[in-house]
Formats: sequence, C-alpha cells, structure tokens
Amino acid sequence: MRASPITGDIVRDFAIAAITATIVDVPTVRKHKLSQTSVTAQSYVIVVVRLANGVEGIGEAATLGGPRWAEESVEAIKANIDAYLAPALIGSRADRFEAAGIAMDAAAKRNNAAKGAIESALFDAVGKTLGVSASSLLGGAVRDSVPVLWTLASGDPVQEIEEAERKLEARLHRTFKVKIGALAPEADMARMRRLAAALGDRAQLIVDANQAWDEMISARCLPQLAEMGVALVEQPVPAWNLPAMARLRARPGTPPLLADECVFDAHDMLTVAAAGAADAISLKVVKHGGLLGVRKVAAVAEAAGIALYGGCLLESSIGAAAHLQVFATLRELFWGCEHFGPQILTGDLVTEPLRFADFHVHLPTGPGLGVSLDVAALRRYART
Ligand code: MUC
Ligand code: MG
Repeated sequence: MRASPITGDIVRDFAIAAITATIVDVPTVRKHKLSQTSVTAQSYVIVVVRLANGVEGIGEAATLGGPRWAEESVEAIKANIDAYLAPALIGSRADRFEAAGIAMDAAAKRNNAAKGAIESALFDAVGKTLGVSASSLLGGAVRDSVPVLWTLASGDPVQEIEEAERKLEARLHRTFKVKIGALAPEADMARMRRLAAALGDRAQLIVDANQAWDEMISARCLPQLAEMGVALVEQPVPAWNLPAMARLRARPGTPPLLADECVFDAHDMLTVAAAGAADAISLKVVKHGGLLGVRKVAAVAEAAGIALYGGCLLESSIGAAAHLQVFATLRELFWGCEHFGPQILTGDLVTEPLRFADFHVHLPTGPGLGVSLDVAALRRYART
C-alpha cells in the first residue's frame, strides 16, 4: 500500500491494477434443501481487486447448487471474470463505479453475480483507500442493524422445530423462512401445520417455493398458508408466470407475495409492478449486478409502493457485508433481511465475522465493506 510521504495518507490512485477470482467451497452445518436443489456446501467466487496504490478490495459471488437456482455457476463466474470482465476493467478507475458497470455490460451480457462480486470489491477498495464505509459512498446509512431471519430447509419438521427453538433461545432469529416445494403440496401443508402449531405464537413464518408450484396448486395452498398465519409467500410459481402471480394476489385469502426469481433488474421490477404481480421484492446482489443495481431495483419498487426484502443466496460474511452496506442505506426495509448465511457455514472467510445479536445482524463499522479477508481461510477452502 503506497502512502503519501507528506500526509501519510494512502495515495488516492484508484487505477485498477489486478483482479483475481478464486473458487471456494465451504461446508454447511446441515443439508439445505430447496425445491430444485440441495446443498451440503456453499460454493463462492471470491474476487480480490488490487489498486495501483496497493489497497485490495474483496467481493463475493454466491451460487446455490451450481447453475440450478439461477444460470450462473462458480465455474462460469470465474471463467467470465478471468476472460471478459477483469480485462475490461484493468487500468480504469475503481472509484468510477457506474463507468465500471458500463464497461462490464459491454464485455458481457447479464453475468450479474460475477459483476456484483467485482463491483462490491471496487466499493471495498475505494472505501478502504478513503477510510469510509461503502454505505457512505451510497448515500449514507439510515440504520446500523437489520432484523435477520433463519431458513428452515431440512424438510423434516421435527428437526426444523428443534433448530428454530435453538435460534429463538439464543435470540438470533424469530422469523423463519421455510423452504417448500420439494415435497408434494399436501406433505408440505402438513409440515407447515406442525411448524405453525409449534412456533406460530412466538415466531413469524414465511415460505419460499422457489417456483415449484403451478397456479392451481398455489390457489389451493395459499389460503391454507394464510390460515396458518404464514406472513409472506415467496415465488410460488415459475418466474415467467407474472399473470398467475397477479391473479393469485387478487384472490381473497392469499398472503402477500414476494417476487424473487422473476426480478433480476430494474426493467423486470417495472414489469412486475405494472402487472401487479408482487407485494414485495427480494433484493440480491447476485441478481442486480452489484450495490448500485440493488438501489436501482429498490427505487423502482419504492415508486410502485412495493415493499423491500433484503434477500440472499447464502453468502458468507463477505457477501453478507456487501448486502448490509447497501441495505443500510434504504429508507424502508419493511421485511428485514435473510443474511443468515455466515451462520449456516462451518467456517468463514473474514477475520472478524459479522455480529448477530438481538434478532438482528449488525452493520460492520470498518471502511469499505467493513470486513477483511482471512487469507488462510481462502487458501483452506480454495478449490484445487
Ligand atoms: C432464495 O430463493 O431465496 C435464500 C435463502 C435460502 O435458503 O435460499 C435462498 C434463495
Ligand atoms: Mg427465494
């Protein structure tokens, strides 16, 4: 890191000197099962951007079950960063975030998780150079912590009730998102009834079907979920079926619907809003291509009166910190967030893990993303 001989400050030379991408695999504490995939480890691409002044910034691209939650896999993310996105940015200024986005969009269509990891690392490197948080570069924080939920996804209600009780006892989580759609609908309804009976008076329950149901199943099951007190239903039908989302929302007895896989960018958000297809939107760096993209999607949603939900893809503390830096700047974040990722991993990739307490996850206070890479952990989990 080059310091000025006069002021001692880090030289504000924001030129991007190098970008590296490393695939890592971190085991999870238990199997995590969604409707269309199941994992026992989380794979990420960890990006390190080094500036000409020697400062290094970090970012993370998360995936969930390879290219099965969405189309990006860590293998493709690393390949496209190395071959297309990094070469498009070397030599340009890291503090010109929108210009970096223009250059990345010219180099590759979509690839939003890859772009999001790089942009996060730019915010981290510039923040660390200037000694300010990424949130202060994004309009400034309006909150220092965010309510954080936990996801129940073993598929076994006995284990899930035990897990939830432990989280409640430890005052870590009191909203639980249940992954449904892998079982037959009737089996999922029976599972939800057991969870609601055991937890309903002490915790809030929401569900995520990850596109598994069709409109007919949804019309049959959504009123049942409402009767159980389920507060929010995420992406019950396939991402393409916005008319079904709108028709389901219009049916009496439907809980509020949360859009996830049907909104990747601000244009999708406008289309969903115009179709009346959602009550809330799950914001994610992997979908929106970075912190600036999250704010753009949030702005369209706010204009349409659609509530904000801080989404995740089971990121480690690196990706979770990136999300918290931008979530902290949103005036409203009605549904809190789901950045429980660091808690489901058997290890982490930062020197100081995020703080989870009083049912909230707390915004790290350091410069940039507020976290620092644990280089030994990166080596430990790197895919050889
Ligand atoms: C999703 O679809 O929301 C978020 C939490 C979780 O368990 O899965 C992710 C992806
Ligand atoms: Mg989802």
